[in-house]
Amino acid sequence: MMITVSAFKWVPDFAQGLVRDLRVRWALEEAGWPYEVLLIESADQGTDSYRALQPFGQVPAYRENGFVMFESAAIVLHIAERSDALMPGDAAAQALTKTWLFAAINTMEPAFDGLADLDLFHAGEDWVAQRRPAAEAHVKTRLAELAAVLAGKDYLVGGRFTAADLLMATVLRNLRHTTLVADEPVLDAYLKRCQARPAFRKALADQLATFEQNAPAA
Ligand SMILES: N[C@@H](CCC(=O)N[C@@H](CS)C(=O)NCC(=O)O)C(=O)O
Repeated sequence: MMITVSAFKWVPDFAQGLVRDLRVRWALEEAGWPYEVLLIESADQGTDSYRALQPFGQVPAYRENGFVMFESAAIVLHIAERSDALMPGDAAAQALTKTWLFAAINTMEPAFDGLADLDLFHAGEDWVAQRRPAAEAHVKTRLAELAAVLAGKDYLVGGRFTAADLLMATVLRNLRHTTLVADEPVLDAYLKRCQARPAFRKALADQLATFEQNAPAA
């Protein structure tokens, strides 16, 4: 099987370790599937050849033998459906894994990204002072709700790591510029548990190594 994942050659520090090719790299490492990386830079994002892989010019795009996918969660789900490493065997646990996978990207991520957008892209702007308290309160509510689900559990589904944990952990990482996850001990332990996995560490190291190799001259 020949797999290629697109990734940026370099991004600024605040985004390093968060770029969404990390999710796909991590899933591939968990599955034990080798892959190649297609490195792109901003000039490539609008080209016809890249848009044929990713219509929005974003990363990641994924090529496997004869077909192409985009949307990191769809790609992770595709890998999980073909690997025991990311998906349990029984139907009920599979249904729950898919449910939590979507909860990560559809219920949690928009709240977290909303806050990260204020903090990282609009810091200091007048309107942010008005908007931020409600955005943070919303995030805290979601985190408390997730902590209640995870209390006494190592993982979201069936006591084992699944694709749902992979997505949830990468989504929680989007709050790394705050202490909001660390302030919830259950979530802090959960995220550390997920990030301690060798597959995560390898995926992260590979993404960061590319940025280091392609860092602009100071
Ligand atoms: N929903 C998409 C979002 C992809 C996305 O936002 N990619 C970012 C990097 S994490 C990107 O390429 N940003 C550059 C841009 O939007 O021009 C996914 O999960 O794959």
